[in-house]
Amino acid sequence: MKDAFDPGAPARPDSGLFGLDAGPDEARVHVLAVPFDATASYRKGAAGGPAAILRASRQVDLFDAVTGKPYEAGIWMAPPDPVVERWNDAATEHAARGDAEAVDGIGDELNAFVHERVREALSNEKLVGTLGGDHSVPFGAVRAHAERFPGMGVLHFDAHADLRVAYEGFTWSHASILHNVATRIDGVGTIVQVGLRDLCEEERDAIARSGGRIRALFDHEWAEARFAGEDLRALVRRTLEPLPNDVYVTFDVDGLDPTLCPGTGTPVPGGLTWHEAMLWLGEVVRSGRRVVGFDLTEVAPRDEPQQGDGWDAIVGARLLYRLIGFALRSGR
Ligand SMILES: [Mn+2]
Repeated sequence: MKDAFDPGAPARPDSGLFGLDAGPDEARVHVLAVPFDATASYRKGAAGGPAAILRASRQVDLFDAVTGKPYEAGIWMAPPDPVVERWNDAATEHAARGDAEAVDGIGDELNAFVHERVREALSNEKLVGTLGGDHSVPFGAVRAHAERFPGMGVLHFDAHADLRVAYEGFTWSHASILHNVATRIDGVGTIVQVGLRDLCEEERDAIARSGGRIRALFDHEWAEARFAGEDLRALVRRTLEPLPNDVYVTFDVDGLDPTLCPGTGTPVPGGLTWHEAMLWLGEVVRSGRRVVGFDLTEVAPRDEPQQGDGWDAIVGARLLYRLIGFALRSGR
């Protein structure tokens, strides 16, 4: 006879994400792992994110003081499809040779793959979180959500605006994801960006010329508000105000203070503390908005495997669990 599930017991080393055993049919939450980082421009490593987060997730306590019992919904992560690894290897070689056209061709295939996987899960009423990989990965996931939840807003956590019109020649660059989302996907409404502290003039102008469609709260503005003793909760609420009821969250981990993600590909000093990030996510839910889906990208483990997974994966696993928990709490 199978033992009753004890959420307080240690996870088995071969168990699924967060030590859970739910299969794809029973689990309400599907995590799509996409270990792809071929367009990483500075330091690679995000392709190792899903495997490291899976290992670190088994150590996360299932009861969560803030969001309750997300595990009760059932959480399942599909084993990464070997085709993604092949695409990643091939695209990395093309990128090293400067063959942007070949990299973009693989990006087209990856986008179609992610779109189809997420579309299918959404049609089965799943809550879907896409786990990168670099920030180029979730384009197809955003498209699938925008088809399912037309008019949805996007809440974007990142040190970077990701509004470049291609980067290093790559159309599907991690540095262009929000440009691509804003210009290539029908059904995406207002975009709110948080944590930004590293951007080029072209990106600043894109925000300024968007007619209010893209709003940014820059990291230095956040810091100034903190220094001035402003009511940060009120500032969060004001900043979220332009978002519609349905919100998709795209979370590049480098939006956080790099002490929480030292291995990430393009770290920048500054950024959100853990509790500040939780304030943002919590206020989305408390405002009555619905988190329709999300992605988490750019978590790059640096430690040697024999030392166990380090800080990046531990933070990534806990951030993933909170994203799931907040989305479930929002009525998704
Ligand atoms: Mn970034």
